[in-house]
Amino acid sequence: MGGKRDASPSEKFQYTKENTIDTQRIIEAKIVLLGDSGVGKSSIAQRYCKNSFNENYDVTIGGAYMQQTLNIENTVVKLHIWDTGGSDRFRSLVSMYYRDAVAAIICYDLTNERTFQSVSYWANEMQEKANQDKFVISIVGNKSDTEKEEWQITDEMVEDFKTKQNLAEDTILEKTSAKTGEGVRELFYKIAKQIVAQSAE
Ligand SMILES: Nc1nc2c(ncn2[C@@H]2O[C@H](COP(=O)(O)OP(=O)(O)O)[C@@H](O)[C@H]2O)c(=O)[nH]1
Ligand SMILES: [Mg+2]
Repeated sequence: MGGKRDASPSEKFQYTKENTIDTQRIIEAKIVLLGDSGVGKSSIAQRYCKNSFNENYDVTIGGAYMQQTLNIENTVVKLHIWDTGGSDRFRSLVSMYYRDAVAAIICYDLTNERTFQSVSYWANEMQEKANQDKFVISIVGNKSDTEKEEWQITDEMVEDFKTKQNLAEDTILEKTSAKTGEGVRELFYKIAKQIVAQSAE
């Protein structure tokens, strides 16, 4: 291999074809991560964007930004992922982060029921957005690598919540582990797929 060689006309044509991007669509989408502190929002973003995990808990102050690009058929989806932080007192500030978002990942910790209670607060906020515009909502139980005996939230509880909360049928319900990576790529893929589908409507 290596070295220059003359390309035949057909090879030249192929080369041009491969480098043509006019058949591809590019979508830029802002996603916001919401939920109580300690549930693993920063860890999910870090796992997805950097494929790494940190056992230490570094409290996120304000918001943090990361990006990741993925392909869905012939669409390039560039995800701008905004991770939010801060205590309950700063909930109103978080609205700055989701103002122009097209999707939200509302996270809870599978081993901590209290964090699941906060999901309804964020779901209400996001449903209000969804009423005004196309918006993808996902509800994610993180820390799925922990022992099942430690889980305080069952699938049934999540399904019940979806019904009682009147969430859209296509609301994404996932379990993830930022620690092992389980479910993380699937989660973002599902969200991106819905974003692509909605943008084609
Ligand atoms: N076992 C386990 N621990 C996790 C997971 N995700 C995050 N953590 C830990 O939980 C703590 C809080 O995580 P962090 O991402 O900072 O939460 P945030 O406040 O929601 O951003 C850290 O000590 C993480 O190492 C996970 O999937 N499994
Ligand atoms: Mg954080």
